[in-house]
Amino acid sequence: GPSCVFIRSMSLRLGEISLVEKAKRAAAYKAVDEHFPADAKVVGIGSGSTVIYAVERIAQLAELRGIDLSKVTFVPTGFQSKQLIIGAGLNVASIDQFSVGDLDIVIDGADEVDDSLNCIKGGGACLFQEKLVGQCARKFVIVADSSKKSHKLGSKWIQGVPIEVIPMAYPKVEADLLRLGAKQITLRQGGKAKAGPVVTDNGNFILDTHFGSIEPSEVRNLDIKIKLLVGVVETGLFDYGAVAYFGETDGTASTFTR
Ligand code: ABF
Repeated sequence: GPSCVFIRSMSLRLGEISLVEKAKRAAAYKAVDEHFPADAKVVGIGSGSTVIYAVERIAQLAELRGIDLSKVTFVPTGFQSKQLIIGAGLNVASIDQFSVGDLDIVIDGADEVDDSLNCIKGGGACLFQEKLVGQCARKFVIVADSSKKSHKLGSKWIQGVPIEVIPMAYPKVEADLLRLGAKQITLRQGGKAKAGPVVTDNGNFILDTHFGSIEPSEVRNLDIKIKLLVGVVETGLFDYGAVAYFGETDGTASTFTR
């Protein structure tokens, strides 16, 4: 089932948004303002709570910049993202209509971003479609609050590297990952007690795996090693971030380019 569901965490105080939401919004708005092309044709929309603000800003572009949004097609990275696009009244298409280079940009969140703009993604279990959509885009724009910034992935122990696996292969992949140096592996479970493992939009399981801190120069190697294991569908290591926007709780955002 669709495990990839995010709930916008709002503060309860009289419609005022919480500080972290303010930071996410600052990053998302600035990213859209600076990277949404005036002549955009196909745009990827990632998953997570920060991307909600990117779509909110995109919906304002008709008024703000006179962009004809009826001429733009939006490609989601999962169930939540598709609902978000439809809910904003934007045109939705599916990634199987496109290939490498066909998307102008993709705007997506992250769980941790290092100094080289490598990221860990997949906290929302949408990593496979996020990578697929990301690799079809000419520019990968990351939006996050500044707490996601890290010198080395894994150093903050925010969450490990999520790995999507074919369900029948998970014990075997766990053994392989230990051999590759994983320090901790957990089969991600659903929210409720006895809910069982989380099932991704593609019908697979997620292994959350800690490898300690990963040197920026080692991210690609580790990604390749994990990807070669039989049973692995995709990893949450992304090494092609082009631009990142980090929002602060004061409503400002800073930008970094690879
Ligand atoms: C997606 O959403 C994921 O790859 C990442 O796990 C998560 C980030 O969510 P949020 O923006 O809510 O922190 O981008």
